[in-house]
Amino acid sequence: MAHLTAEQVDQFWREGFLVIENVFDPETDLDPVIAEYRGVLDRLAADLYAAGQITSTYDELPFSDRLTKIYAESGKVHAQYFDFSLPQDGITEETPFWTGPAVFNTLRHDRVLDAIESLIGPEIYSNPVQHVRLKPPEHLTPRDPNTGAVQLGATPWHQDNGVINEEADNTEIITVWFPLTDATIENGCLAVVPFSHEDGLLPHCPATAENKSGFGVHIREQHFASDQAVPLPMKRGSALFLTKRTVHSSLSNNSDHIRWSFDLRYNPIGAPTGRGAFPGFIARSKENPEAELRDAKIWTDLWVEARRALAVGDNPKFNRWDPNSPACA
Ligand SMILES: O=C(O)CCC(=O)C(=O)O
Ligand SMILES: [Fe+2]
Repeated sequence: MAHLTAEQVDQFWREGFLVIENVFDPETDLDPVIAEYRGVLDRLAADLYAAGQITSTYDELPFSDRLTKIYAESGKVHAQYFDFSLPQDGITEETPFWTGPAVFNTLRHDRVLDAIESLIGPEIYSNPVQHVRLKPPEHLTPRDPNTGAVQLGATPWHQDNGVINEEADNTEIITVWFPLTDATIENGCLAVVPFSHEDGLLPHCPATAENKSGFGVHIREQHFASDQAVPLPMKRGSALFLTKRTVHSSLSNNSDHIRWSFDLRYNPIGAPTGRGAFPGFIARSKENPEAELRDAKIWTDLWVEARRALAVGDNPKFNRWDPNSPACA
């Protein structure tokens, strides 16, 4: 069991974040995930090779070099192949995603759920706002042909509350971020602004072609104490817990290897998740343990069904922000 101490719970709510070491056993918890993703990369390589977009499947390269090479040669970051979520637009019945058993076990990991239970109680829903992030070295990452920006780089300043819909503004959503390989200042670890969660939901600016401060929904630096930001290098096995209002970002990957992380979210069962078009599941319930989802295949089926519905239906709205608001000037 890894329930948090009373001091850790206090620190989390006071500062807005908490790093816990040894949440995961690197060999028994994280290596199976890495092994599973080798198969995903094999599939991507085979597909791109068959489509004539790469000249070799690069089987002989280690994972990091192989992924980087395949992205660079094909001129595209294929993040969606690996992600255990769907994109926010352009979904078709063929949109790839990966919801394998090793990933599923990680979402249901006892020590993660114990820590979450210490923060929000024992009725725990796995929120579908969740990602794997495999960030190649920035100097080798393909760039957008129109803007020249790297296709996947530093994550701009934001609160996770800013990237979900209003209906979940009162849901107690906890983010869990952890690296699959050590996260360092050089390779693009997370940075957080302590105490920033106390100032409510800040104005975010959606991505536009003219964004100077990076791509994706972000907060302009005049709206928070950016000089108070602290980078959080983390060893593999550690996990970072964030409130949904803690301002955070990630640094650029200036190393020669990928930066690899998962970010998961949990909220009390029954509360709006903020992305109702995507499926979550009951990860832990003391009241009704039979309602817990324990089968990775069913989890995959939920995502396949959501993809089917989104492929034919209207695209849901995923954020509330206006690029022309004064806060984005
Ligand atoms: O890993 C990153 O670059 C960003 C992660 C993030 O924003 C999150 O986990 O909420
Ligand atoms: Fe975030």
